[in-house]
Order: sequence, then C-alpha cells, then structure tokens
Amino acid sequence: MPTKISRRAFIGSAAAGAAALAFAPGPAALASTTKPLRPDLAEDCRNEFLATYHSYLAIAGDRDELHPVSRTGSDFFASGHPVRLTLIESLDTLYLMEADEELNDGVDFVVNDLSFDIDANFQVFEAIIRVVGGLLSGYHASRHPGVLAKARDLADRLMPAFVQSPTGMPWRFVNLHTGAVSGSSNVLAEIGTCVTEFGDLSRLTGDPKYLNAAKAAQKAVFDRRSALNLVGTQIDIQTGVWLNSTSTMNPPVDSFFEYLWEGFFFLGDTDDRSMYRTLISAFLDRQSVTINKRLWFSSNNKDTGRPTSSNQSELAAFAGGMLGQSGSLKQGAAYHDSWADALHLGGYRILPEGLDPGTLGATSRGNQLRPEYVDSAFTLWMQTGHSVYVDRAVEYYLNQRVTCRVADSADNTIGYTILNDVTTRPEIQGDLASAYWYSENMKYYYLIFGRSPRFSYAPNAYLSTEGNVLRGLL
Ligand code: DMJ
Repeated sequence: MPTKISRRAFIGSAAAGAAALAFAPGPAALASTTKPLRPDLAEDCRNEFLATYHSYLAIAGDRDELHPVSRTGSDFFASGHPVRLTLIESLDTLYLMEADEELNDGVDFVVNDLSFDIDANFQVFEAIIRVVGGLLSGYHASRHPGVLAKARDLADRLMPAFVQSPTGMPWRFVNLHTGAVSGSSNVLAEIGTCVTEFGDLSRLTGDPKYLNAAKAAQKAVFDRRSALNLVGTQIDIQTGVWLNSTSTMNPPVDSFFEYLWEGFFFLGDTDDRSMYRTLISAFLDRQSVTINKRLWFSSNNKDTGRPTSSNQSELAAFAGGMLGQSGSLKQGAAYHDSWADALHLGGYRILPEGLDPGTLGATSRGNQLRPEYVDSAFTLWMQTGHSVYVDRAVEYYLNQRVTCRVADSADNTIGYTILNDVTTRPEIQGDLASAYWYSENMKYYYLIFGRSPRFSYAPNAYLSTEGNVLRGLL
C-alpha cells in the first residue's frame, strides 16, 4: 500500500491569495507577495530536477548517488551499504515542487524499506546533516510518523559518538550496528553542526538528549577558544587538545559558525547566540581583509592572530547569508559581492573550489556542484528582497545548466555533474551528481524563481546547512 501524503492547507491559502503584490525590498514584502519572479525558470528548474531525480531512480536508485556520465551509482557512507541518500535528500524538494507521486513513493521507501541496522562505520556529521536532516524535513513535508521514527532511529544509533566522548565533542565515526566509535581526531564543522537537527528532533520527540548532546559539543569547542576568542580547525575529542590552530571560515570549520547562529535563529537558544557573538566578532575584527576593494576573510593562527593564508574556499561563500541574517548585513552583502566579482572578473561561469583573492585565479580548479553561492543569494534575498540576488541566482542557474548538465543523444537530461576544471572552455565535466544538489541548489533556485505555495517565504523560515527546510513548509 503506498503511503498517503496528507496534502495540507496550502490549497486555498497562498495560492488563492489576494491580488499579487508588487515585488518590493524587505522580508515582510517577500513573505506576502504571491508573484513568481521567473515562472519560466521555475518551471524549467522543476523539469530539470524531476528529470534528474527519475534518472537517479532508474540508474542508481538502490545506491546513494548517481554518476550521470558513466550511468552508474555509488554509495556515499560505506561501499555496499547504501541508504538511498539522494532520495532522502530530495524529499522536501519534491514536496515544494508539488511532485506528490515521487514524494509518496519516497516516503513509502523510508517507512517500509529503509533500515539503519548497518554493520559499517558512518560519518557522524554527514549522517546528521544529510540523513537525519533529510528525514526531518521529509517528516515536516509528509507528516508521516514513520519518517520521524526513522530519523530518531538513526540519531539513536549515532548517539554513542557523543555519549562515549569524554569531552562531549563527538567521535567522527560510529558503526550503526555495533555502536563502536572511532576517529578521535575531529574537525569543527563535524563537531558543531548538529544543533538544529538534534534540536528539532528533541522538540518533536520530547526527548532532550539530542539537543543536550549537540549543545555540549558546541560548548566544548567554545570553552577551548584562545585568549583572542578564536578557534582552530581540528581537535582530539578525547583529550581536548588542539591538533590544528588555524582560525578560518573555510572548511573544515565553516558550518561550526553557522550552527552557533542558527541554534539561536531556529531554536531561540541564547547560549548559542552569545557564543556566536563572541567568536564572530573576534573573527571579523581580526580576519576581515580588503583586497582590491573586496571583502575576504584570511586564515590566521588562533593564538597569535597572525595571518597564515589568504586562500578562499568556495564553501565559505555560505557566510554571506549567515552574516546577513545575524546582524552583519553590510559585511554579508559585501562578501557576496566579492564572490560575484570573482565569478565575473575571474572569467568563470562556475566558481572554482579554491580562489586566490588577489588575482582571482583558481587555487583548486574543480567544482563539486557546490550550492554555497546560491545558498547565500537565497538567504540575502530573503533578508532584503533585493533583485541583485535574483539576478545572480538566474545567472548561476543558467551557467550550471550549460556546464554541469549531462544529456543523452536526444538532449534529454540525465543529470548534473561536478566539474573537474572550471577554468577551461568548455569546462571539463567529472562524473558525480552530489546528493546535496537535490537538497540545496535546485531548492534555492526554485524558491527564488517561483512562488511555491508550500513555502512561507517568512523571515523566520529555516533551511539547514544542507538546505533541509525545518521551518517554513506550509
Ligand atoms: C553541504 O553538504 C553542506 O552545505 C555542508 O555544510 C557543506 N557543504 C556541502 C555542499 O557543498
């Protein structure tokens, strides 16, 4: 029996709302307008998404990720132990795009066939942001209690990473069947990116243990900040000793900062706000650099404060949105402008993974189908309503369509792929449709271009670091 998706009150609310308001700056206006900005592109985006989703199901549906060029599949966490990651990451995007048949089938799989009783090591951070988060947003979309039960089952299997740590900072890996933990050297993003998923789970289940574990991990890092209020990148979770003293917005720190802010934004946690303010103001004071009139962030030694590198990672581009949302709109907007300049003046159609902010040359030439540039455009647009972010999203969507799309001989879309080199023309394609593309890129584009009647467009809508909508689905 297919699982029934309850179609909720969206019909007759936003869709049938009063006359469409003129698009105007400001979150309040954004929340109330019903006018799609680029209905043509929204429709195209939905078509492309569904074509790629069907390709995934047809070619690699038993595996985690699609390789659209070789038309094969592979597993993300542990070879031979798939969880159908792409399907899980797609659930709330399918809901927003009103693809109810696909969502229905996806929920059916999760409820009836998905098992996490897997005798293999899973990376705790990735399992939380992608799978627990994907299932939670899938639950918010479907309201099926079986989906929430699966999110809770996985979280329970991951809990030994936190419970068995003497410092509260999680082990990097857990065997989902035995509960054995491993990987005592961990990095900040992987330690501190779980408070919103675990906070949501605590709220939904009434069990505070998930939120408490996530907060303890954040606090354990905060308590080890340097005298300059800076944190490093890597730490031994058993001894609490720093293994790398680089303070940076680049990975492997990036979403550590994001989740201090979002612990407050999503959960109202004032401890997180206070930790965020302490760390981000020290970071902005010491590590903001202006190069050729553009704002960038250097990497510095956390103890001496001295710069160690100016290399910019594309993954740090998410910070434009975070800063914009957390009270530093000027810096957030300026930082997004810097990435837009890098794109245009660097001569790229797609940003490289690594960038020299002085020359705008690529220090790492590939692009893993990254969402961060449009993620920030989406968040800044939600904040300000400014059309510049719509324009940037349009440009990047069309560029990704030209460079990353893989089609068959009749020009039917098979999928989108990572790029191995963005500095050539044409760009050199790789062969992987990263699962986060289904949760992030296409959702941001679709929400900007169209007016999904299933999304609130309210200032408090919350999308996790993986693009999972944990608040704001209608
Ligand atoms: C996503 O998995 C998440 O956004 C994560 O926080 C880091 N970036 C990748 C996609 O690039």
